[in-house]
Amino acid sequence: MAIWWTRSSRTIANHIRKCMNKGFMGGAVVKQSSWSSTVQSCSLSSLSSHRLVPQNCSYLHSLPCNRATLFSLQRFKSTVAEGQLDSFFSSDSDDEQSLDFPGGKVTYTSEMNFISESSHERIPCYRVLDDDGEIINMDSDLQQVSKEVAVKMYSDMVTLQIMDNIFYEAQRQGRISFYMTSAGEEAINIASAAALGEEDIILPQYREPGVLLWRGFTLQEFANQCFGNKADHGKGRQMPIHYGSKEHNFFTISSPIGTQLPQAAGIAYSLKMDNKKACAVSYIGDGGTSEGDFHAGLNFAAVMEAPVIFFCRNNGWAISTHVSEQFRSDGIVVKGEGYGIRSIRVDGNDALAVYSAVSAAREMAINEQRPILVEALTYRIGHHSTSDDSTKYRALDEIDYWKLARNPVNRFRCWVQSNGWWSEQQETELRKSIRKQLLQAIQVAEKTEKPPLTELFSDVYDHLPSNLQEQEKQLTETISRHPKDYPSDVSV
Ligand SMILES: Cc1ncc(C[n+]2csc(CCOP(=O)(O)OP(=O)(O)O)c2C)c(N)n1
Repeated sequence: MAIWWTRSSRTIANHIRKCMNKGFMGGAVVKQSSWSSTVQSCSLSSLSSHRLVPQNCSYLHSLPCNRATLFSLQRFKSTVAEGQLDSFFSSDSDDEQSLDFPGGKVTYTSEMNFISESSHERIPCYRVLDDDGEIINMDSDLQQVSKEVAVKMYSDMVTLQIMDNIFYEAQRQGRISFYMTSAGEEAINIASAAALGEEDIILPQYREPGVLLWRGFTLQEFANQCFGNKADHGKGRQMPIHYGSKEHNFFTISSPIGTQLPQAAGIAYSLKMDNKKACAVSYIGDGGTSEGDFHAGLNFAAVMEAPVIFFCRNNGWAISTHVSEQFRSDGIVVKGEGYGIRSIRVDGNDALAVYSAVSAAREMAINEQRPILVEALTYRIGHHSTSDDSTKYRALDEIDYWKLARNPVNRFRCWVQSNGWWSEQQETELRKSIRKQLLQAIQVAEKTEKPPLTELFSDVYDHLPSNLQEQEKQLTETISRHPKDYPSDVSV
């Protein structure tokens, strides 16, 4: 306490002296002559910690103490950390070239410079493979991938591609009500999942089914959800593609964009509290970053030092909204710094780059207990969803360029094949087998009964309240009176 007061009194005295030399204090002009002698004769070290204005310091009573001055003194009293005391006023006491602001030391400048809205050079994009699937720099410290992992990564990328094609067609045929493909984002899906641990908790947007695929969600489980049958973990209540799996630490997808980001920060914080060697990983699209929840999630994670990876899939479009209408920053990566979050921009169509970046991000998030932002540049090759025709708002050439010249699956295949880990024959067999498995899964899902009608009422609350019991009874009675007006494949 003694040190506290000695230091603070010195700082206050210095400050008052400086203010008086300048002839004013706060907003009030002070007469220099009547002040200097009083300050010198009154030692501030005699201030009592219980009293804001010491009795034996008459100068303080006569001080033209405006509210700001009083506030300053009160702040001194309540500030706990000794180191923060001197920071309330200028620290480099003599030249006043910097300000020890509570948030950190800031240097002064007499030049009025507005920070430019953009830097001249855009943040470069980290890549490992070139367009032909060859490693660009053998000496770079990229994360090594074993043959086993590489082959599983490639096989899952192909599986995702085929799954998308078949479910998309099933929707066109009216067998399922809705679908969204991940075309063009296969590397993002699979390589990011491969770099994580199974205990890491995933909070998806909706274009990341590959993460679930990588974790072992079966093709039958995907089909059951899209068909909303009795075997669906979600009991047929949500639209197709809103997957979820407790077993695979994959939070159930919900439609409102961005809500998963603050939830991820909260989950990461709880992992930290429990001393778990795991992180939360939240995916978001470029459009999703315009939601207020993006700000809430990133800021919360930064100040709470929560181990979470925010993975942004910047695919150029949010339905028909081009990124130039979404934000004017250099993408998403630059936003990380504003929140005090370490960030990287990566080529989302390069599986090895995504794998390396996410591996490093995970290590930092867990070992250093901090959030990391990853922006993966990619392109949404497919329509936004089966409810969209993207040729209405973008050029076919643009789609073709990304589909053919920058295809992430082809690029990764070149690399796997160049290692002698993959052959044309394996390719043919894999595609044939996955197609067969998927068609079978769809047939089974289609034939499986729908959940009973009573499931409409359960899980709204933990226990069924009396008003819902009443509604359930009324519905059952109505159906028994008019059975022909209700679908026959739903049991009551
Ligand atoms: C809060 C909220 N606003 C609007 C929508 C409608 N909506 C669904 S998807 C979407 C676009 C999201 O784009 P982006 O985040 O870039 O992801 P992408 O579809 O490109 O993967 C919008 C606006 C929504 N679901 N939730």
